[in-house]
This record gives sequence, structure tokens and C-alpha cells, in this order.
Amino acid sequence: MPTTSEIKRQLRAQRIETPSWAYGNSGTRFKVFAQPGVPRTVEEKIDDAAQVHAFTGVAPSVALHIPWDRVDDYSALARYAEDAGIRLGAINANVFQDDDYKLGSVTNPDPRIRRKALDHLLECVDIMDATGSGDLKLWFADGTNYPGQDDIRARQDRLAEALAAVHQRLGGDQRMLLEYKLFEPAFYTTDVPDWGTAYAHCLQLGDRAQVCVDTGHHAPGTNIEFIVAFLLRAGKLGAFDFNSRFYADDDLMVGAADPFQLFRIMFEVVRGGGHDPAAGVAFMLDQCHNVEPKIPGQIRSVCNVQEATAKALLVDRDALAAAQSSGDVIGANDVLMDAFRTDVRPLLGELRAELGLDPDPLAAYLRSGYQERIAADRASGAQAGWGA
Ligand code: AOS
Ligand code: ZN
Ligand code: ZN
Repeated sequence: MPTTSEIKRQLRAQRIETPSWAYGNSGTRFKVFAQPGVPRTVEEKIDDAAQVHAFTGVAPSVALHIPWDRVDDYSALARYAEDAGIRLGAINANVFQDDDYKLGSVTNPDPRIRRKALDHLLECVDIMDATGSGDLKLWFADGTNYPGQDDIRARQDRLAEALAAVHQRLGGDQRMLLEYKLFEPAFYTTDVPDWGTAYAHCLQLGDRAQVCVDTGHHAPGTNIEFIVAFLLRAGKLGAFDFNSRFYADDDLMVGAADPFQLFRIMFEVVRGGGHDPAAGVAFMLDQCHNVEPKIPGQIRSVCNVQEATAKALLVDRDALAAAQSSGDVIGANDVLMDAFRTDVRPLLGELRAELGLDPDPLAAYLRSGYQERIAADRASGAQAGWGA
């Protein structure tokens, strides 16, 4: 059983990255409800992400999305983030929001459009060079809506070709994180629909290619912790896009729908050594706050990831191994459930106090006056939103 100070040491080392797009307005295809104080520029998104870090102490980076966060000078943006107390994290490419991509991006039957998509991915690596970001996150909306619409196998060939060109371009500590998603926007075939497809491509590509597990991207009932255990064992778990879902890719606050699942996932992360920063697993959030306030939504998610991690670290692994090897089915399950049922909020409160933070980050943020200030200061000008 790890000691409290060991658990705290590991929690202090954990890093959770927030996404720039979580701070802008978002919604569904039916309606986007604008909120007061939402950022108008990428710098303002960085300011808001810095608040999440200031109150939680474990969210020191923000992921960018290109072109939503396009600027002229990325090195200057990196300095801006540094001055705000955080750094720029993963670069998320976007090859899904251009009319040209109606029939796909890197898997499009038209070679001109494939070239355009690849050029964007390579441009994202140039941006990484300027920002110092280590991770390129790739999610493809590519797929088809009707049987016969395109050649499923040829699309895999085109995908492999584009991924290889990107892999080839990476240098230094850079890597690519390939994200999969069961469906949406394509409704018949998706070119990277599941972890197996992503894993197979990454395996073929080489060491700089790893899989990103977005927790909202599976069929209902999928055992995500199994996927996590498998990928970690294979050295191919690169990152998480954490969020929660009740139905499909709902992008709700982490741990809101199923805190037990989040615990089970984090237990497999801990079991496989993935919580050790040296393992290089990036814990990112991928959320769209449609009705809840943005910064509080991110703070809540960061705290929920931390809570699940603390519970996972609390599992008495020796007792678990003993129960497992003696075939004590109920005893083994009890060991896991004991940790899940433990209230770790006092432990996290202590940890934050030791870091000089308020034990309750959300309450402290709400008291800080920041929300009122941005609502007043950002009253004019166009707000950033999903897609802008
Ligand atoms: C899309 O469903 C994926 O979750 C992406 O990771 C992400 O939400 C999008 O690319 C925004 O960057
Ligand atoms: Zn995602
Ligand atoms: Zn998604």
C-alpha cells in the first residue's frame, strides 16, 4: 500500500492539459448559447487556461487548434503563454472544416485535396517547431455515408501514405497522436474508427506515432480500461482526450457521466506506469461547455481527473495481487472497490494547501472576481467559438 506522502508526490507530478476550444462558445447543431466574458482572441484563451492552472496547480499547458488559434508569430504566442504562467501544448490539426473536405481530407479520392490536407498537417509541424510543442494531434472526420460511396481499402492506403509523410517530417522530441472515433460526421464508414485501426497504423509508422484515446469515442458499453491496458503494454498509449458521455461524443465534463469508469481507466494507467511523467502519456481534456460556464467547467474536470487518479493510487496493489493469485474473486473486487469508495477530497485539499493553493479550486476561482472582470472587459468584440 503506497504511503500518503508517496501518493501526494505522484499527484503533484501529474499534468493535465486543457484545450483552447473549451474556453470559446460551443453548442450543438441546433444552437450555440453565447456566454459573457468568453475570449475573443487566442491570447484571451491562454489567459483563461492560466486561471485553471493558477487554481488547480496541475494544468500548466493549453492545447491549440489550427486554424482556430492561428496567429502570425507562434514564438511570440509561446512567450505570451509563458508570461501568463503556462505553456503551449499539443497542436490539433483541422482537416474537417473546409468545403474541399466534403468527401474526406487525407483519404479523399481527389489527389489535389489530399495534398492540401497533408500540407496543413505539415504546417502544423512547422507550428510545433515555433511553439516548442511536442505533440501533433490528428483526428480525421474522414469516412463515407453510403455503401459503395468510395473504396474502403483504397482509403486506408491513402491514410497510410499521408501519415507516413507526417511521421517522416517529425524531429527532436516530436510525436504524432492518432485519435480514433467510431462515427460522426461520417455515418457508414469512418477511416479511423477504433483503437485497433489507430494502433495498426501507429505500429507500422514507428516510434513517433502513438494512439490518443478520447473517452467519448467508443460504442456504448466498450471496455475502455481494457484498451488502455493493452496500449500501455504495447508502448502505444500516447494521450487521452478526457471528457464524458451519456450517448455519443457528448464532450461533457470529465467524470460527470461515469466516475467509476474514470477510476477504472486511471487504475489501468497507474497499473501500467502511465501516470509516471516519464511514460509520456499526455492527459488532455477535450470538452465543449455548451451550457455550463467555461473556466469552472475546466476546473471541475481537472479536479475530477485528480480525484480518480488519487483513488487509483490508493489501491492496495499487494493485497490485490494476493487475492488475484489465490483466485479470490470477491476479495480482489473488494480491494478495488475499497479504493473507489474512499473519499479522497480531504487528501487533495491537503495537497493543494501544501502547494499554497486553496483546497477548493472552484470556490476560490468563483470568489476571485476573474469571471466578473472578463465579463466586463470583454463586452465588445466577436467572441471565439467552435470553428472560429
Ligand atoms: C473530435 O470529435 C475529436 O474529439 C477531436 O479531438 C477534437 O474534439 C476536435 O478536433 C477539436 O480539436
Ligand atoms: Zn478528441
Ligand atoms: Zn470528439
